[in-house]
Amino acid sequence: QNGSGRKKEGKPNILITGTPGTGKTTTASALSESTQFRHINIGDLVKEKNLHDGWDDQFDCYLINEDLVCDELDDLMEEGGNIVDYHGGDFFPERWFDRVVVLQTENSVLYDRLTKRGYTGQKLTNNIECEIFQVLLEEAKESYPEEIVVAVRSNTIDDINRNVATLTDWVRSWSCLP
Ligand code: DAT
Repeated sequence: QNGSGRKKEGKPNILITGTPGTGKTTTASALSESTQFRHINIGDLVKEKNLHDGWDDQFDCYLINEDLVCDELDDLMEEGGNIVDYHGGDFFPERWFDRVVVLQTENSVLYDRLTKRGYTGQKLTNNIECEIFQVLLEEAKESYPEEIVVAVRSNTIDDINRNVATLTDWVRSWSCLP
């Protein structure tokens, strides 16, 4: 058994986190394809299943209901084989994850991606600051055992390919598959 209490023969769960625009969804979909693991995009799930308490005008996003999200996902997470994609992670149960990957992007590159996405003003500034101050990395380190948290660069397509390859190898060795 590993630390999370799930059987070693089972499948691990991976959290992919990072500031918006660092490439979580792109990385998680590619990893889901190479591992056949389930890709769970928390933002989409919250919208689809109404796991929120309305729209937040100040932050221009849904007010996520963390308890509803955790209840919704607990059975799947117990099963294993999930890739969770979210710009946060401090409210998930620690036992859910066997690997926590924090994507990091150079400021100028992130700025361009977020501008392309239509972010302006305070929303743009907040997200760039979030990356500068490594908010998601600090959060991950505070919420999970340090040996399961890894920070990786996500500036280019090569970075994505490398990260997906490394994580796919990690999944294979975790599951003891040939
Ligand atoms: P996130 O899910 O973290 O918000 P995303 O996967 O939606 O990010 O990516 C945002 C945009 O940036 C999208 O157009 C793909 C592009 N992108 C992300 N990571 C990249 C990378 N490492 N190299 C090149 N483009 C990337």
